[in-house]
Amino acid sequence: MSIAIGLEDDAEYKKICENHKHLIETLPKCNGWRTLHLHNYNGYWLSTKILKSNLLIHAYFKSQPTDIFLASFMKSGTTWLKALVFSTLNRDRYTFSNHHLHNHSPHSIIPVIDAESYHITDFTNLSAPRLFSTHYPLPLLPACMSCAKLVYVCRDPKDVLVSKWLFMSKLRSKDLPPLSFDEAFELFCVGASEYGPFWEHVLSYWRASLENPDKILFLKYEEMKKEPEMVVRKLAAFLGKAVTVEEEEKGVVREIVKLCSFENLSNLEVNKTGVEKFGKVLDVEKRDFFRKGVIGDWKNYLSDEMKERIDGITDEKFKGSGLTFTTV
Ligand code: PAP
Repeated sequence: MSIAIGLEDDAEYKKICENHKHLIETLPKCNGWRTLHLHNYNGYWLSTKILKSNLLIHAYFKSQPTDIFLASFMKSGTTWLKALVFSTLNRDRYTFSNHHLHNHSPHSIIPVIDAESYHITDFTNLSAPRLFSTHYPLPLLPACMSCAKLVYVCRDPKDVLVSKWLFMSKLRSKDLPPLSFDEAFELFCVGASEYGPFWEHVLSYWRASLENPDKILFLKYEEMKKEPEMVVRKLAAFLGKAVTVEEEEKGVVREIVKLCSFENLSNLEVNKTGVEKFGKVLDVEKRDFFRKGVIGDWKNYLSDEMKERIDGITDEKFKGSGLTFTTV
């Protein structure tokens, strides 16, 4: 998929990394969910490796106008969106009875730029349109990416919080004491979690999607659950490959939805066993990307008081933006 460009011994690269190291040392810190610390960089909280990667993207990543980026706050539906976009774009290439997604996990077919090692990876040999994913908020993406198309998915912050806490607890360094749900809740509410604050992250893409709807498509996990076929049609049109009448008659949209459903993907052997490697940053058990895949699991974790507090923050932050969540 990518080729090595071997910058590890390059003097300029070493100097850039040294400068990044000094910069990171000066930034405010807070407790991390998976790692000891997060750093506040331009208003957003990132782990050391993810921040280093961001700084390297600005130095080395060259976007092409045909690129497509799938962006989200963590645990908002990235895995599902990857599968949907890949199968929608490549619907002429594979049959639904013998599909690429049957033996390739969604994360293995669309690299996440946040975790790549820019000294060893070059994406120039990928054929257009290149597909990438990212959890970085819009203000942390390099300007060269503004020519590309971008699909953003957001989700009710209460479900994001629960999904993220469970996921991060599994990945948390064994050298650290466990992070209780109460602690995670407090940190989340004040914005201190990887890629947070959640609300500013969502709003950065929401506002840009209003200004530039041809370039940024804004989706909600809850609407994907409720009307997946409508979302596939929207995606296809946005990506310049609108669903044809003939495809409608053949039931192509229904097939894409079925292929990418939680039930189907989570039961495929390729998504049940083994480890997903994210550059040099992280190894994750593939099955951990598929937990419940439902709306409203927060009810099993949040007290009434916690629910009120998060909904209050959401109302306050989104006031006047036109963005709403239908919360269950
Ligand atoms: P990431 O940020 O680590 O990439 P992401 O895929 O964005 O994770 O989110 C994972 C959530 O999406 C999980 O939610 P849960 O913890 O509340 O269950 C996961 O179960 C859910 N998910 C994964 N695949 C699908 C799918 N095909 N349909 C619906 N939900 C899905």
